[in-house]
Amino acid sequence: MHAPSRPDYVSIHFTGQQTGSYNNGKQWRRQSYWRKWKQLSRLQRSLFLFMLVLLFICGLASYSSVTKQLRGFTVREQETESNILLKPFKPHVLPEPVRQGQDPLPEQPSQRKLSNKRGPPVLPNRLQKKGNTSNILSEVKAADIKKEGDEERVISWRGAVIDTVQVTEGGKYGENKEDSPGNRNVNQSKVLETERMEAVREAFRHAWKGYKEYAWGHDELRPVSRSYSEWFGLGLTLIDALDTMWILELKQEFEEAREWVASELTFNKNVDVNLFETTIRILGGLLSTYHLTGDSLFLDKAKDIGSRLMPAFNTQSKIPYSDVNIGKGTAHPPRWTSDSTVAEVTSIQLEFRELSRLTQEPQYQAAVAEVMNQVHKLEGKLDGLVPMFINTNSGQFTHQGIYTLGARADSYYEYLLKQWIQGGKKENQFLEDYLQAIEGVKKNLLQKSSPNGLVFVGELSHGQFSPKMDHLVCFLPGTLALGAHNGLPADHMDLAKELMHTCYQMYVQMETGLSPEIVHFNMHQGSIRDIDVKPADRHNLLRPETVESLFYLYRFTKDRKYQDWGWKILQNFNKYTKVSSGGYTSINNVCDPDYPSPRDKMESFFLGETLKYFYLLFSEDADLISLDKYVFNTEAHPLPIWPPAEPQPL
Ligand code: DMJ
Repeated sequence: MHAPSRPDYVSIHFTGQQTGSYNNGKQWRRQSYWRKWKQLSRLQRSLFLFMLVLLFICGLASYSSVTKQLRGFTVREQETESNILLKPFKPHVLPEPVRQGQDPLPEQPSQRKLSNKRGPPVLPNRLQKKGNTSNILSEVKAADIKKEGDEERVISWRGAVIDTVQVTEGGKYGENKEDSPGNRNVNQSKVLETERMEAVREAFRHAWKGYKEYAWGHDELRPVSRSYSEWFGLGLTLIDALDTMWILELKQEFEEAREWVASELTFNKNVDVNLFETTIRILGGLLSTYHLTGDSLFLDKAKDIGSRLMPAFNTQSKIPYSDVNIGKGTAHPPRWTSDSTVAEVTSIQLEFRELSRLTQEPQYQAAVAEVMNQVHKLEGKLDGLVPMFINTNSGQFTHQGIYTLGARADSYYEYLLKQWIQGGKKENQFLEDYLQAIEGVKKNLLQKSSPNGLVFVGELSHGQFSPKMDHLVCFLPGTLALGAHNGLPADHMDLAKELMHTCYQMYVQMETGLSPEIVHFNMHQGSIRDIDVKPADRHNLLRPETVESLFYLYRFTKDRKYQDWGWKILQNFNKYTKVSSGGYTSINNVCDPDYPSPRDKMESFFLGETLKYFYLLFSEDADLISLDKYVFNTEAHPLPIWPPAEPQPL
């Protein structure tokens, strides 16, 4: 046997210490310096120490001025000086940093009264009583309400008169006046429209390039490390992006993806998936692609995943569990609780209702309708506002006392309105709950910031108002505008415009021109800036909500400022989140244009929602997914509004 060339052990020798003999070891040198130091006089020692301190201070001062010059340091950045040392080398995949000049605050939205010319006489409307909101919405206009006796009118929540007749998009609230600052002539408009829509297609192609090369068939692209991450292992990005490719007319990309769905996608997998996320992204994506293309492949896949999600509803209370194993047909709540999130259990209805309509199998619609009926009747709401959690055993709200339009509650409100629209505006319970909730928002959550009076939606925690607003809340301007377009009180449109302005400010007031995940508004007189951002909230996940609302606001008002705002946002996504080898990345810090700090993840909703809404925002074609024919689910997948004559499955 040969002796191993490399020993499998390390021998340790202790030397010097025991013998006391001279060697050049650290220990001996330390003893000799100490002896010399002790031989110095007190004055000599003090002088020496003084020189050392002086040298240290000079060194510090010159280091910080050099780094300031190199990095264009600002006072803001000095707060995080310690972080600089921890920052890794700026990756070449992100664009060269360019400090963005902060845009001046745009003018407050026009306080011009809407013309009532097109509208019928204004009738008394209890919904429009100001109550606590009078100081916030003092400028809110009277509603356009149809004449009494008009057949299209419905009497709804607490006697509010709702005009259900749709006005052509861009008609009722049209503001594309000749003197509007955002106005331009027909030729300029056409050129801009083409240029901007092409820029979105380009952005999509770039995102797709990264996904195709490094994450094909996987859930999400990790663009910086050129790899992927798996959530459910179902090709989430690919499915979420299908209808976007169709709408953007990216035929080749669509065909490649279709081929993958046909040959690779299987739901017969032993994986736990989240009921809500799978419903809105996968079921919703497949259903909308089926409607746009007429290709039965997508309907078959939708039926497959829809039926595999049904075990989630097998609970004592009929309030579904959050997680389902789509291979085993079992469901369960998260490990740490038996609660589900209110927004999750109440934002799966558009998809399951549509699945029932298409298959003529009532069980899907019945399951989600039961959830809505229960939530409708539950105790624990505040003026129509719901808590964030609901228990799957008892069917009651839990962790009560916190009311928000942000995470865990947001799309409950969105789906109240959208179910009403989807079903042909007949199911008045949804409308009533929606109208009551919007009044609840005005009464309890609406405030204005200081110094510029931005109207925002805060949160209420056990009676205490908090001026915190998630970026997620920026879905609300779009939803309010959609309601107004469908005949709900005109003051909803006024509020939509105010909130739209605020959401845009959440972008332009940041150094990168991109919104953080959460902001806090200042309400004290004498505040210097309206918006504060906590260090933990500075990330941007490429979320769609503001772009989504800009799309609705533009469709209904034709005010081009909304397109211009969207254009700026798209440019900033390109500047700070585009990864040169393909894809876009979430970032950690919207306040640092020099180093936004990539998070190395492209969320599927960037392709499913954000880019789709950009494209629709820049298009002048109101028939491109007409809002009178389609209702978007909360993941931006358009589903048809049910034809009036068609019998409903239940
Ligand atoms: C999406 O999955 C949906 O829009 C959902 O309603 C909220 N969160 C993301 C986008 O931010």
